[in-house]
Amino acid sequence: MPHHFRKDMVIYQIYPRSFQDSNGDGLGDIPGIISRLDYLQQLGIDTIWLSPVYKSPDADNGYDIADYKAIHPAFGTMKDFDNLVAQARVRGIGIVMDLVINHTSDEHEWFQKALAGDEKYRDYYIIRKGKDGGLPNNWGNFFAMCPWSKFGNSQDEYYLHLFAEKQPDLNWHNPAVLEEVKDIMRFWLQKGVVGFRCDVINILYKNTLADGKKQLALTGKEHYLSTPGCHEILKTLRKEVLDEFNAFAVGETVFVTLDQAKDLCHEDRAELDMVFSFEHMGCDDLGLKWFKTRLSPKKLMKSLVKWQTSLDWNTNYFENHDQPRFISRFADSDGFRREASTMMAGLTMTLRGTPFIHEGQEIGMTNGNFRCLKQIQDIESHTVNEMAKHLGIPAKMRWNMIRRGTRDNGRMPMQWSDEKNAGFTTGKPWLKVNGDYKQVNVAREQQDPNGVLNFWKKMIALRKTDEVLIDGDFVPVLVSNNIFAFERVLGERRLLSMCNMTGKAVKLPKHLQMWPTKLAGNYPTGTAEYLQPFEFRLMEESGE
Ligand code: TEU
Repeated sequence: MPHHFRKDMVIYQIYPRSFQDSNGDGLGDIPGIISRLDYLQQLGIDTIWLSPVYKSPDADNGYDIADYKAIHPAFGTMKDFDNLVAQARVRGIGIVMDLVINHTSDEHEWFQKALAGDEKYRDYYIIRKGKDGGLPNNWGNFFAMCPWSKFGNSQDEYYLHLFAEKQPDLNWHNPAVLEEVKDIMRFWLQKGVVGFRCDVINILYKNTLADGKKQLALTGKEHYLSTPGCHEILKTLRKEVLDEFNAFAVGETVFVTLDQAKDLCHEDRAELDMVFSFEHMGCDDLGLKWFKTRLSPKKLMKSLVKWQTSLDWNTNYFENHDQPRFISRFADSDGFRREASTMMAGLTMTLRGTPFIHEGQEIGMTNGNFRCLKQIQDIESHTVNEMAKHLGIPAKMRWNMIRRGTRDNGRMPMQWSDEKNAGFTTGKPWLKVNGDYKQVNVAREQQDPNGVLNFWKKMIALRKTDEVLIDGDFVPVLVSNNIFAFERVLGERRLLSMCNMTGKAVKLPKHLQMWPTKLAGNYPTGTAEYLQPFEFRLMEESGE
């Protein structure tokens, strides 16, 4: 079933270990996902992005791959996977795989062979001698650790890892690596997957290993962000693999600027179909995600407007497995969970671009009520805590940073019902279940016609069928401290999307009160003059 990029796609992210456990081991799995396909079909999505399900020692929950052509035994078998693809297809749902090719696991056969002295495989990785008794260069690491670790028993050789020690970076200067990856991609495409979400794809190709300019976040990154070598690789993968299968590719592009995004997904789609940008995710921090402040709606809106008006096509996402839950990031969302999450549904589905929903977002899941570091599994939270300790940051302050910023906030088990462990597992969940699951769960939402889930459903259906939402131009109308309003315009039709991004009612300017026809809204009643707390409204210029 060829399934190239389509403008009406709505993509749902599954983080397999947290979605649905079928065998009581406390980890979600593929049979669990299959058992929930009807739910996803009813939700109305047409594509699933599956976070990694490959064999992995799970140093970084599967983003450290030990075998690209094998399924993680805890998640099931290859037969289960094939069954998932087939069962999803019957329901009109395509599967997008996570392609993690900046690094492998240190337990991957290639790295093991390299360690055993095989020259061919040694050249798959980036191994260098230290300089003047120190490390090969001064680069930083995404997990706030040292990016160089001793290679095997060597006294003076190190391998590069921009993430955890167990995630050695691949050497993309070696053409053999490209051939391996082409082969891996074909393997999955032949199984019927419809495309890839490409992990940290803009950092693959390191121009040089020279020292970098000293900076707070990731010293050295100027040597590997969006390099010409990276563009070459992406063009080759598009031409020689993706095109052959008419497959889709979205790139996760860290630190990406507008200009870089344009180069990575220009109109002819010679590289990627679209990228995940990060700028709007910084609307509640001081430059580093660990230093959080109150969320600034204006900063968020400004960033959205900038990307919407500059790129032909964006990814519209507010949550994923690396991000805290978005509604918890609205400082004053307490008491407005329903309103804030439905407003985010309205916003996500009316911006121009492809909407992404992270599991649980459609029922308004919130950040975890973690009490101490011991409850947190994510490697990054632990390495960052170590670094902060090293810098002398006091324990209380460290905990505050971690509690708000930990990626585990977005990784808590899916809340299906008010049964034990929220219906996620009959065993002991790998990560604690959020304490609010008795109130916030799928079963309860299904009973509530005015609930969060049904609103997402409604907005997804509208997004998938209304031509103006699918392809209309984006025209900004108002960016204030609280109201975000924009039009979508196609031919004769004009829609107006309005969001109150705060927990206080606000008066609408006159020209926004005049639109006659309401297509959707998260308040059943209301006045034309005001937007209620976190109210979303979609209006049409004429009712004809
Ligand atoms: O994430 C890349 C990334 O840089 C961040 O979003 C990351 O989550 C971290 O917070 C940086 O501070 C991707 C994956 O989405 C993530 O889960 C992996 O851990 C990472 O790559 C390595 O594969």
